[in-house]
Amino acid sequence: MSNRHFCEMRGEVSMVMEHIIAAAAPWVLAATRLKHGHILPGRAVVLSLILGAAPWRCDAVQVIVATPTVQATAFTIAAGQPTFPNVQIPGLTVASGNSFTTNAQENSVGLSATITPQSLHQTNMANIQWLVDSNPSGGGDSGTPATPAAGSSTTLTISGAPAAAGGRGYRLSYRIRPTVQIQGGTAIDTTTITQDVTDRARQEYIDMNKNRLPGRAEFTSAGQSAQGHFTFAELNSGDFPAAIVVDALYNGLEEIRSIASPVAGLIVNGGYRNPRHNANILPAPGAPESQHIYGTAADLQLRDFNNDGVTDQADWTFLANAACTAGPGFIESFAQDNSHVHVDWGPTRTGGYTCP
Ligand SMILES: [Ca+2]
Ligand SMILES: [Zn+2]
Repeated sequence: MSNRHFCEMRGEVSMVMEHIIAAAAPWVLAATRLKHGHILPGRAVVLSLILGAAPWRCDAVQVIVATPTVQATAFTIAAGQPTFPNVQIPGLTVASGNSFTTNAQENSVGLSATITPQSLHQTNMANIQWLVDSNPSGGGDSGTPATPAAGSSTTLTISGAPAAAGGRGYRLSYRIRPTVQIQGGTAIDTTTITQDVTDRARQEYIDMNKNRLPGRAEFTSAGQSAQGHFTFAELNSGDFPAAIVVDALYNGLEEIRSIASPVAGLIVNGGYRNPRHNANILPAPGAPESQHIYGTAADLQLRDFNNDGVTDQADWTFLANAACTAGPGFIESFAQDNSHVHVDWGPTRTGGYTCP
């Protein structure tokens, strides 16, 4: 029987019941007083229930109160822009900054996230899940690394980057999103990690299988030779503002200049080249292990050093011999390249120009 029908039925006998209740109530009250001398709270409740059951209650407006629900709408927390008062992950940090490559010694990135308020963190930190994918704004496909283990502190292993045997024209970049579900809601924070220009350059050595991966400390973005005749900008022929220029190159060039052309000076046609740039040097693909990618080499421009009115092999030999005095590891022969003098301070090798 529905409450409505019950009330209709009760309404038909409401007058009768009203009289019965009205008559019974004093008796109950009287009986209670007689037995205990006062009205006990428990008896008062019994009396109230009897009165409350009176049929006129059915004339009242029926108010239906819905069962309260926990706020369950999904919400998103942008980094630094909390929009939900209770659940945030504002403490997302990336250890090791943005320095990483796919090299096995350099591919671990520490991650940690903190939920606030602290009470929520303590009880939910183990449930933080980590979503990692290629940064949609990263300029290229960086692949999808394996999902880091859940928890407030974890490690991202940079792996799964697509092969790039010819180097890649973009930096590896990943979007990292710690997420946790609390009270039916989902809190998400977002950050990205992107290789800096040094690691972008270094990644080319890995992608292109170079014999050696230069350390970050080998790269600079400024500098000049002691005497100031050769600057970083002049010796960086690569694609990036970070490059390798070894001291031996600065010093050697100054020495050659002092012998060959202390007044007019020397012009360097090419110095450091990142591997991808080096592969595009004509005739392509260039020397795979060119010393230009290790910052030890320079190509010296020819001119009429002996002032005979022509620039020819005699000038080439004059410059090469000057280079010999600076103790380089290698000088290309005239047959190998007669358009300039290549000199480098890499390992000592044979097969090039034979110094007198
Ligand atoms: Ca000449
Ligand atoms: Zn060269």
